[in-house]
Amino acid sequence: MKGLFKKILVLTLILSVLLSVAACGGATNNLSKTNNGNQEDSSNAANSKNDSSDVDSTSTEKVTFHIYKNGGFPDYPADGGEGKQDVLNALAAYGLPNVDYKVTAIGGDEYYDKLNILAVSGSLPDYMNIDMVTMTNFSDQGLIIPLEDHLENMPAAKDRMRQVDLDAWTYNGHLYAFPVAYLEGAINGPNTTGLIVRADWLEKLDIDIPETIDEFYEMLKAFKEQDPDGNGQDDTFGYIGRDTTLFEDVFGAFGIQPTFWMETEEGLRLGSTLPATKEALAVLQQWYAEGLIDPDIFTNDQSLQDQKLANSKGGVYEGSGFSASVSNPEYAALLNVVPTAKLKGIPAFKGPKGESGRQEAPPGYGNSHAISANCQDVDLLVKFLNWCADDGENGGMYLCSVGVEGKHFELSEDGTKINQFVPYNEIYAYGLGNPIRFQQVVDRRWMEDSAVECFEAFDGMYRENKFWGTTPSMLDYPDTCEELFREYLAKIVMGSLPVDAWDDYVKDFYAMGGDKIEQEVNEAYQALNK
Ligand SMILES: [Ca+2]
Repeated sequence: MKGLFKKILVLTLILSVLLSVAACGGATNNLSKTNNGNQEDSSNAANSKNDSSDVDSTSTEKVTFHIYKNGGFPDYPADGGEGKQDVLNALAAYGLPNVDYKVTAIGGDEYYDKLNILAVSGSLPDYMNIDMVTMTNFSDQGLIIPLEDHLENMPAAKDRMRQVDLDAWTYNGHLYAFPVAYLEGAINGPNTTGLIVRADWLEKLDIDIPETIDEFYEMLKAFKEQDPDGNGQDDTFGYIGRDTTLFEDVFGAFGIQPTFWMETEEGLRLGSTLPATKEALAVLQQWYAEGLIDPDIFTNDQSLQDQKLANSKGGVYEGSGFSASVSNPEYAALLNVVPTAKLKGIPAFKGPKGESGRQEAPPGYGNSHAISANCQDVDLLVKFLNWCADDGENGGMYLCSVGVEGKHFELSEDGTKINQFVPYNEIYAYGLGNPIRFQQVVDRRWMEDSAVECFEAFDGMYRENKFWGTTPSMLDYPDTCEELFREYLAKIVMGSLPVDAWDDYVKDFYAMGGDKIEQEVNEAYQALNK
């Protein structure tokens, strides 16, 4: 089984499909996963004026699409709920009177177990959430169909999809899943992570938002030494984090993203093998020695990090734009202890040569869907999906994300804000929202101003990974691209190894398959960019 799995993976790679579990360059995955939470499963809504008088009841018979969603929605009614009539009315007014649907929602790993059982019995649903491994597997078996020719029939979604995501879902030269689409604007992009600071500490200590690495250092020092929490004890650090922390902004200030493939005169090189990495390591080692970094940073998990934040142990950490929303659990826990606390996102600071930045999110962001070879009317299904993404007249974008306008939400007059009246579970119980979001359009107009400001502060600071794929040698040497660096990072920063040990790291990297990996990456990159 393991061999088969690997074979599938290798095939995938060779064919330049991008795996979400890519060995190199996937460092931000965990962060975005843990931080997006439920809020990400929400969007907005505007035009759901349903006029059932428009329905052409004489048209053809109903086609019911069976749709599988990967998500636990215990409140969603099995019969589709009251909201289903809103959907059917809107579809009829949109010119699709014969569309009907039945949703089966299953959360967690159980979802893919179920899909695999259905695959074996030849009874896959018409349309389903899919991940990369399942996509390659089902495609090899002819269980799902190529979609590239259907894209032009769903302009409401297609025009908002990213090419990099479409490439990520292309396998053997064919598109096998529709990725999410994005509304315009800084708040709606795939990148969500950045540095979050205790803005109340900045105010208290009269510190401006740091723009350079020197100013950032001064801020860390003040957080450590000037008793920002005012309890009279020397009990705070500057930087807190967890075992996945890569200090992206610090490396970024030296022009490096350690786990990204970067362009050099000799071709693509993994950032961690470039000399500027050593400079950043020296800075981090000094900060750690001065007590500016939580000494447990390399072993904390998310909950320990959150506890330290809530207990005012640190003033800056790598989080997501959602962190600055008071409804976010980590912020709420902090406010519970310190009601006057303020969290704020800051742009990446600049290094000695004016460089800055952090890692862009990997392509192929979740909530992608495939169409089964069993589907009897693909053209109609695609029209239905276009309706789901359409925020124009009688379109379904809002019904499929935030419900009925006036009942569940309202749009601000200028259309830039979504004000929600009810919690998501009520929208699901009514039969709308995430359970029927068959084609997602990322729309974060529901976010509070504080979170919006955070996303705006982060805008423009994400750096590109030149190669997101996985090559065969990355699978032969699974620890070489990231784990090896993380080991050296922790040891050097904590001072158990000298900064010069970075030279050994580079030797180890090349000795542990890095030479083959680097060669394959460059070959694949050249092939992709011909
Ligand atoms: Ca203190």
